Amino acid sequence: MENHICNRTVLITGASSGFGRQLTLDLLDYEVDLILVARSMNRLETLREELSSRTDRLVEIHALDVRDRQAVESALSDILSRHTVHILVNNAGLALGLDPVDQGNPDHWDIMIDTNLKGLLYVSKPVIAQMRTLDSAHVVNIGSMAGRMPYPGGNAYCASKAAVHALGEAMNADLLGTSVKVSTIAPGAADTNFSPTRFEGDTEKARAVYEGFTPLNAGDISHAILCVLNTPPHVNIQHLDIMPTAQRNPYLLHRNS
Ligand code: NDP
Ligand code: 8X3
Repeated sequence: MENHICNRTVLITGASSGFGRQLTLDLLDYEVDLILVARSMNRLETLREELSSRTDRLVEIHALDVRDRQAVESALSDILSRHTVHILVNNAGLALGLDPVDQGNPDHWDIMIDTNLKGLLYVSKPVIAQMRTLDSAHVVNIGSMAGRMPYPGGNAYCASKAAVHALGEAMNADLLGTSVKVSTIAPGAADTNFSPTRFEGDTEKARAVYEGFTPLNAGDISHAILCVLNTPPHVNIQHLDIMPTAQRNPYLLHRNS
Protein backbone atom coordinates (compact mmCIF):
# COMPACT_ATOMS: atom_id res chain seq x y z
CA MET A 1 0.00 0.00 0.00
CA GLU A 2 1.26 3.50 -0.78
CA ASN A 3 2.19 5.57 2.27
CA HIS A 4 0.31 8.89 2.15
CA ILE A 5 0.56 9.42 5.92
CA CYS A 6 4.31 9.37 6.55
CA ASN A 7 5.35 11.78 9.37
CA ARG A 8 1.76 12.45 10.38
CA THR A 9 0.58 12.38 13.99
CA VAL A 10 -2.28 9.97 14.63
CA LEU A 11 -4.55 10.11 17.69
CA ILE A 12 -6.48 6.89 18.34
CA THR A 13 -9.18 6.47 20.97
CA GLY A 14 -9.83 2.99 22.31
CA ALA A 15 -6.23 2.04 21.56
CA SER A 16 -5.90 -0.46 24.40
CA SER A 17 -7.78 -3.33 22.74
CA GLY A 18 -9.27 -4.74 19.55
CA PHE A 19 -9.31 -2.56 16.43
CA GLY A 20 -7.51 0.37 18.05
CA ARG A 21 -4.68 -1.72 19.45
CA GLN A 22 -4.14 -3.57 16.15
CA LEU A 23 -4.16 -0.29 14.23
CA THR A 24 -1.39 1.16 16.43
CA LEU A 25 0.73 -1.93 15.75
CA ASP A 26 0.07 -1.84 11.99
CA LEU A 27 0.89 1.90 11.88
CA LEU A 28 4.48 1.03 12.82
CA ASP A 29 5.03 0.42 9.09
CA TYR A 30 3.91 3.96 8.19
CA GLU A 31 6.40 6.15 10.07
CA VAL A 32 3.85 8.10 12.06
CA ASP A 33 3.76 9.49 15.60
CA LEU A 34 1.12 8.00 17.87
CA ILE A 35 -1.05 9.45 20.61
CA LEU A 36 -3.04 6.69 22.24
CA VAL A 37 -6.13 7.07 24.42
CA ALA A 38 -8.13 4.60 26.52
CA ARG A 39 -9.19 4.23 30.12
CA SER A 40 -6.87 1.41 31.15
CA MET A 41 -3.38 2.78 31.76
CA ASN A 42 -1.99 -0.72 32.36
CA ARG A 43 -2.91 -1.95 28.91
CA LEU A 44 -1.69 1.28 27.31
CA GLU A 45 1.65 0.97 29.11
CA THR A 46 2.08 -2.61 27.92
CA LEU A 47 1.27 -1.50 24.39
CA ARG A 48 3.70 1.43 24.58
CA GLU A 49 6.47 -0.93 25.68
CA GLU A 50 5.78 -3.19 22.73
CA LEU A 51 5.70 -0.26 20.31
CA SER A 52 8.74 1.48 21.74
CA SER A 53 10.84 -1.67 21.33
CA ARG A 54 10.06 -1.53 17.61
CA THR A 55 10.11 2.21 16.76
CA ASP A 56 11.81 5.48 17.66
CA ARG A 57 8.69 7.45 16.77
CA LEU A 58 6.62 9.26 19.41
CA VAL A 59 4.28 6.99 21.36
CA GLU A 60 2.32 9.03 23.89
CA ILE A 61 -0.36 7.42 26.06
CA HIS A 62 -3.26 9.03 27.91
CA ALA A 63 -5.58 7.32 30.38
CA LEU A 64 -8.79 9.10 29.54
CA ASP A 65 -12.49 8.32 29.73
CA VAL A 66 -14.02 9.94 26.64
CA ARG A 67 -17.32 10.33 28.54
CA ASP A 68 -15.71 12.83 30.92
CA ARG A 69 -16.12 16.11 29.07
CA GLN A 70 -13.89 18.19 31.35
CA ALA A 71 -11.15 15.56 31.33
CA VAL A 72 -11.31 15.35 27.53
CA GLU A 73 -11.14 19.15 27.18
CA SER A 74 -8.17 19.34 29.51
CA ALA A 75 -6.27 16.42 27.94
CA LEU A 76 -6.90 17.62 24.39
CA SER A 77 -5.90 21.16 25.26
CA ASP A 78 -2.59 19.81 26.54
CA ILE A 79 -2.08 17.44 23.58
CA LEU A 80 -2.94 20.03 20.94
CA SER A 81 -0.68 22.65 22.55
CA ARG A 82 2.26 20.29 21.97
CA HIS A 83 1.30 18.39 18.81
CA THR A 84 -0.40 18.86 15.49
CA VAL A 85 -2.86 15.99 15.10
CA HIS A 86 -3.31 15.17 11.40
CA ILE A 87 -5.36 11.98 11.84
CA LEU A 88 -8.01 11.21 14.44
CA VAL A 89 -9.46 7.71 14.74
CA ASN A 90 -12.63 7.84 16.85
CA ASN A 91 -12.73 4.18 17.77
CA ALA A 92 -13.52 4.04 21.53
CA GLY A 93 -16.88 2.41 21.99
CA LEU A 94 -18.84 -0.51 23.31
CA ALA A 95 -22.12 -2.36 23.51
CA LEU A 96 -23.68 -3.45 26.79
CA GLY A 97 -26.56 -5.93 26.88
CA LEU A 98 -28.78 -7.43 24.18
CA ASP A 99 -32.30 -7.09 25.53
CA PRO A 100 -35.60 -5.83 24.13
CA VAL A 101 -36.06 -2.14 24.81
CA ASP A 102 -38.67 -2.71 27.52
CA GLN A 103 -36.24 -4.95 29.40
CA GLY A 104 -33.14 -2.83 28.76
CA ASN A 105 -30.91 -1.34 31.44
CA PRO A 106 -30.98 2.49 31.31
CA ASP A 107 -27.52 2.59 32.91
CA HIS A 108 -26.24 0.63 29.90
CA TRP A 109 -27.97 3.05 27.54
CA ASP A 110 -26.28 6.00 29.24
CA ILE A 111 -22.85 4.39 29.02
CA MET A 112 -23.25 3.52 25.31
CA ILE A 113 -24.62 6.89 24.28
CA ASP A 114 -22.10 8.78 26.42
CA THR A 115 -19.18 6.80 25.00
CA ASN A 116 -20.12 6.04 21.40
CA LEU A 117 -21.76 9.37 20.59
CA LYS A 118 -21.01 12.11 23.11
CA GLY A 119 -17.42 10.99 23.72
CA LEU A 120 -16.79 11.06 19.99
CA LEU A 121 -18.13 14.61 19.83
CA TYR A 122 -16.06 15.77 22.83
CA VAL A 123 -12.83 14.45 21.31
CA SER A 124 -13.58 15.63 17.78
CA LYS A 125 -14.38 19.27 18.59
CA PRO A 126 -10.90 20.49 19.60
CA VAL A 127 -9.08 18.21 17.18
CA ILE A 128 -11.13 19.35 14.19
CA ALA A 129 -10.66 22.99 15.23
CA GLN A 130 -6.93 22.47 14.86
CA MET A 131 -7.34 20.39 11.68
CA ARG A 132 -9.09 23.28 9.92
CA THR A 133 -5.75 25.09 9.90
CA LEU A 134 -3.90 22.19 8.22
CA ASP A 135 -3.22 21.42 4.58
CA SER A 136 -4.47 17.90 5.02
CA ALA A 137 -6.19 16.02 7.83
CA HIS A 138 -8.48 13.05 8.28
CA VAL A 139 -11.08 11.92 10.83
CA VAL A 140 -12.06 8.24 10.83
CA ASN A 141 -15.13 7.32 12.86
CA ILE A 142 -15.86 3.71 13.71
CA GLY A 143 -19.57 3.12 13.17
CA SER A 144 -21.16 -0.30 12.78
CA MET A 145 -23.43 -2.39 10.59
CA ALA A 146 -25.57 -2.30 13.74
CA GLY A 147 -26.17 1.35 12.92
CA ARG A 148 -27.08 0.60 9.31
CA MET A 149 -29.55 -2.19 10.09
CA PRO A 150 -30.76 -2.39 13.70
CA TYR A 151 -31.39 -5.89 15.08
CA PRO A 152 -33.46 -7.24 18.00
CA GLY A 153 -31.94 -6.32 21.36
CA GLY A 154 -29.53 -3.87 19.76
CA ASN A 155 -31.74 -0.80 20.33
CA ALA A 156 -29.54 1.76 22.16
CA TYR A 157 -26.28 0.43 20.70
CA CYS A 158 -27.69 0.45 17.16
CA ALA A 159 -29.05 3.97 17.70
CA SER A 160 -25.70 5.22 19.00
CA LYS A 161 -23.95 3.86 15.91
CA ALA A 162 -26.62 5.22 13.53
CA ALA A 163 -25.87 8.56 15.18
CA VAL A 164 -22.16 8.08 14.47
CA HIS A 165 -23.00 7.58 10.80
CA ALA A 166 -25.13 10.73 10.80
CA LEU A 167 -22.34 12.63 12.52
CA GLY A 168 -19.86 11.52 9.88
CA GLU A 169 -22.09 12.95 7.16
CA ALA A 170 -22.65 16.12 9.17
CA MET A 171 -18.91 16.56 9.78
CA ASN A 172 -18.27 16.24 6.05
CA ALA A 173 -20.89 18.92 5.46
CA ASP A 174 -19.36 21.19 8.12
CA LEU A 175 -15.92 20.76 6.58
CA LEU A 176 -16.84 21.58 2.99
CA GLY A 177 -14.10 23.71 1.49
CA THR A 178 -11.42 22.49 3.91
CA SER A 179 -8.79 19.78 3.47
CA VAL A 180 -10.23 17.72 6.34
CA LYS A 181 -11.66 14.40 5.18
CA VAL A 182 -14.15 12.42 7.27
CA SER A 183 -14.62 8.68 6.81
CA THR A 184 -16.98 6.36 8.66
CA ILE A 185 -16.23 2.66 8.76
CA ALA A 186 -19.06 0.24 9.55
CA PRO A 187 -17.82 -3.22 10.50
CA GLY A 188 -20.01 -6.29 10.95
CA ALA A 189 -19.25 -9.08 13.41
CA ALA A 190 -15.60 -8.94 14.50
CA ASP A 191 -13.99 -11.11 17.16
CA THR A 192 -12.41 -8.71 19.67
CA ASN A 193 -13.21 -7.91 23.28
CA PHE A 194 -16.49 -6.44 22.02
CA SER A 195 -18.71 -9.44 22.88
CA PRO A 196 -17.09 -10.26 26.27
CA THR A 197 -17.73 -6.60 27.15
CA ARG A 198 -21.30 -6.71 25.82
CA PHE A 199 -22.10 -9.82 27.87
CA GLU A 200 -20.16 -8.57 30.89
CA GLY A 201 -17.70 -11.46 31.05
CA ASP A 202 -20.12 -14.28 30.12
CA THR A 203 -17.61 -16.12 27.93
CA GLU A 204 -20.10 -18.75 26.75
CA LYS A 205 -22.46 -16.11 25.36
CA ALA A 206 -19.57 -14.17 23.86
CA ARG A 207 -18.09 -17.22 22.17
CA ALA A 208 -21.48 -18.26 20.75
CA VAL A 209 -21.65 -15.02 18.73
CA TYR A 210 -18.82 -16.21 16.47
CA GLU A 211 -19.60 -19.93 16.32
CA GLY A 212 -19.92 -21.65 12.95
CA PHE A 213 -18.44 -18.93 10.77
CA THR A 214 -15.26 -16.94 10.33
CA PRO A 215 -15.79 -13.47 11.77
CA LEU A 216 -13.76 -10.41 10.97
CA ASN A 217 -10.71 -9.84 13.13
CA ALA A 218 -8.99 -6.69 14.34
CA GLY A 219 -6.44 -6.93 11.52
CA ASP A 220 -9.22 -6.80 8.90
CA ILE A 221 -10.54 -3.52 10.31
CA SER A 222 -7.08 -2.06 10.78
CA HIS A 223 -6.37 -2.88 7.12
CA ALA A 224 -9.60 -1.14 6.06
CA ILE A 225 -8.70 1.96 8.09
CA LEU A 226 -5.23 2.05 6.53
CA CYS A 227 -6.75 1.76 3.03
CA VAL A 228 -9.07 4.68 3.77
CA LEU A 229 -6.23 6.78 5.21
CA ASN A 230 -3.87 6.06 2.32
CA THR A 231 -5.94 7.56 -0.44
CA PRO A 232 -4.56 10.57 -2.34
CA PRO A 233 -5.56 14.05 -1.08
CA HIS A 234 -8.41 14.48 -3.59
CA VAL A 235 -10.10 11.18 -2.62
CA ASN A 236 -12.40 10.95 0.41
CA ILE A 237 -13.96 7.55 1.16
CA GLN A 238 -16.89 8.81 3.20
CA HIS A 239 -18.43 5.49 4.18
CA LEU A 240 -17.19 1.91 4.14
CA ASP A 241 -19.19 -1.19 5.10
CA ILE A 242 -17.09 -4.25 5.89
CA MET A 243 -18.56 -7.63 6.83
CA PRO A 244 -17.49 -11.26 7.11
CA THR A 245 -18.18 -13.12 3.86
CA ALA A 246 -20.53 -15.38 5.83
CA GLN A 247 -22.58 -12.37 6.96
CA ARG A 248 -24.40 -10.31 4.33
CA ASN A 249 -26.32 -8.18 6.83
CA PRO A 250 -26.96 -8.43 10.59
CA TYR A 251 -29.86 -10.85 9.91
CA LEU A 252 -28.26 -12.93 7.19
CA LEU A 253 -25.49 -14.95 8.75
CA HIS A 254 -24.50 -18.36 7.38
CA ARG A 255 -23.26 -20.68 10.14
CA ASN A 256 -21.91 -24.19 9.48
CA SER A 257 -23.98 -26.52 11.62
P1 NDP B 1 -12.78 -3.76 22.23
O1 NDP B 1 -13.66 -3.96 23.41
O2 NDP B 1 -11.72 -4.74 21.96
O3 NDP B 1 -12.14 -2.30 22.27
C1 NDP B 1 -12.87 -1.16 22.73
C2 NDP B 1 -11.92 -0.04 23.04
O4 NDP B 1 -12.66 1.11 23.44
C3 NDP B 1 -10.97 -0.39 24.18
O5 NDP B 1 -9.68 0.08 23.87
C4 NDP B 1 -11.55 0.39 25.35
O6 NDP B 1 -10.48 0.72 26.23
C5 NDP B 1 -12.10 1.64 24.64
N1 NDP B 1 -13.09 2.34 25.42
C6 NDP B 1 -14.31 1.88 25.81
N2 NDP B 1 -14.93 2.82 26.54
C7 NDP B 1 -14.09 3.89 26.61
C8 NDP B 1 -14.17 5.16 27.25
N3 NDP B 1 -15.25 5.52 27.95
N4 NDP B 1 -13.13 6.01 27.10
C9 NDP B 1 -12.04 5.65 26.40
N5 NDP B 1 -11.91 4.48 25.78
C10 NDP B 1 -12.93 3.59 25.90
O7 NDP B 1 -13.78 -3.70 20.98
P2 NDP B 1 -13.56 -3.36 19.42
O8 NDP B 1 -12.14 -3.16 19.10
O9 NDP B 1 -14.32 -4.37 18.67
O10 NDP B 1 -14.37 -1.99 19.33
C11 NDP B 1 -13.84 -0.81 18.79
C12 NDP B 1 -14.98 -0.03 18.15
O11 NDP B 1 -15.52 -0.79 17.07
C13 NDP B 1 -16.15 0.27 19.07
O12 NDP B 1 -16.61 1.59 18.80
C14 NDP B 1 -17.21 -0.75 18.65
O13 NDP B 1 -18.51 -0.32 18.92
C15 NDP B 1 -16.94 -0.83 17.18
N6 NDP B 1 -17.42 -2.01 16.47
C16 NDP B 1 -17.06 -3.26 16.88
C17 NDP B 1 -17.50 -4.36 16.17
C18 NDP B 1 -17.21 -5.76 16.58
O14 NDP B 1 -17.96 -6.68 16.17
N7 NDP B 1 -16.14 -6.01 17.33
C19 NDP B 1 -18.29 -4.20 14.94
C20 NDP B 1 -18.63 -2.84 14.63
C21 NDP B 1 -18.16 -1.79 15.36
P3 NDP B 1 -10.59 0.80 27.82
O15 NDP B 1 -11.50 -0.28 28.28
O16 NDP B 1 -9.16 0.67 28.25
O17 NDP B 1 -11.11 2.18 28.07
C1 8X3 C 1 -20.89 -4.58 16.33
C2 8X3 C 1 -21.50 -5.31 15.19
O1 8X3 C 1 -23.55 -6.63 14.55
O2 8X3 C 1 -22.14 -7.53 16.32
O3 8X3 C 1 -21.03 -3.21 16.15
O4 8X3 C 1 -23.53 -5.59 16.72
S1 8X3 C 1 -22.75 -6.30 15.74
